[in-house]
Amino acid sequence: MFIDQVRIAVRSGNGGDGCVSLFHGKYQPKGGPDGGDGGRGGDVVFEVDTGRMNLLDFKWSRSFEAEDGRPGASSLRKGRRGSDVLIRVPPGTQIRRADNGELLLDLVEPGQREVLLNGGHGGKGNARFKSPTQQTPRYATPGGAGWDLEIDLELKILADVGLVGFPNAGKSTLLAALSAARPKIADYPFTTIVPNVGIVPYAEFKSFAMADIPGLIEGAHEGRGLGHQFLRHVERCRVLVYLVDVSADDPVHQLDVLRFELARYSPELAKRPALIVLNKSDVTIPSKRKLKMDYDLLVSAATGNHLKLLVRRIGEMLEELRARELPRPRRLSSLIRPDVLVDEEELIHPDEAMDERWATPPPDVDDSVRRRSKRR
Ligand SMILES: Nc1nc2c(ncn2[C@@H]2O[C@H](COP(=O)(O)OP(=O)(O)OP(=O)(O)O)[C@@H](O)[C@H]2O)c(=O)[nH]1
Ligand SMILES: [Mg+2]
Repeated sequence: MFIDQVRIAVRSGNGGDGCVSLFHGKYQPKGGPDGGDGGRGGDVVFEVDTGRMNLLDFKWSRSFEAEDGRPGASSLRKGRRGSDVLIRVPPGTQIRRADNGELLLDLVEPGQREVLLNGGHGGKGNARFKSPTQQTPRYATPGGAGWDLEIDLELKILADVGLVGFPNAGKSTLLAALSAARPKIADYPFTTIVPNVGIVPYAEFKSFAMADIPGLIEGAHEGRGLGHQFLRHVERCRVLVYLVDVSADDPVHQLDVLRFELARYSPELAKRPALIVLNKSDVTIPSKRKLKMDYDLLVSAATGNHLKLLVRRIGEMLEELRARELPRPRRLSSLIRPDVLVDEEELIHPDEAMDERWATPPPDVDDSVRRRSKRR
């Protein structure tokens, strides 16, 4: 099973509360405040795991919670920090907010690790508030609340080259001929229903990743055939290969349809550097004049005719594009902290947040103490 889109819920940990404690020793009846700080709540962290091919793991577990920080204790004992929750995703996963679709993270590099949500801060113990004028502070601050967020994970496969074509054009045959990938090949349409990726060597120690996706047909943008949603897997490709079956009834029309469907999906994708490759040259070898269409290469995936030339051409294009490319930004949005997401209205004055334990508001409590009832 191949899953490339999933909605999950994540939650960072609450911070532990600060402790109110006054030390009473045998010969020290008024030993002063010794309440420790609460621990920070755990973060929600994402990591790129190259061992994962799709988002299948999220089919069964859709809720991820980091641990809450522990409260502080007497004798200046600090509460333990809550453990983070680490979520592993395949390279190419994008994370968006479910409510407004804002792109938060784009996880592409192997081993890349990003914090999506910080845990709440730990509260301050009363020992922190002692001063010459306030020797027995009987207040502490509560830990900051963590944050709940619904997010959409979307996998957009990372490949350098994407094959687009009608069903039966020979995309899977071509991928199998060029790489070690073994996609299913058969002479009926829509043999391929999930993307396949293969690594194609094109020079010494150099290779590119090529993605084979399901076939497109006229009206795919309206949901015909398998629709056009899987075009997301060629969205990141630097080069597209339009593969057209030269023995088809109307190859020129097929190419027009492919271009039109790509433009309907994303005008930007339709402008991507591309090669027009005619396949199945072994069946009919029409002259360029007879075909009345411009193309870059005429190949045969089945017999291997001109495939070396094709790989060389793609390699050259990629080298040229790489030389011009700017480095990708690693982070798309600023780090999300609970404070960034909180609405102004949800911030309340510390006076309101204090329960009996924090009866007297400390003089320097920051006013970002948040309503704890926010947590479900
Ligand atoms: N004669 C000939 N047949 C080919 C060539 N390339 C592919 N075929 C045949 O065309 C049929 C379809 O090939 P596939 O590779 O499954 O086509 P596809 O584009 O992946 O098709 P979908 O997965 O359905 O989109 C198979 O029977 C292949 O053997 C070729 O160069 N010459
Ligand atoms: Mg196929």
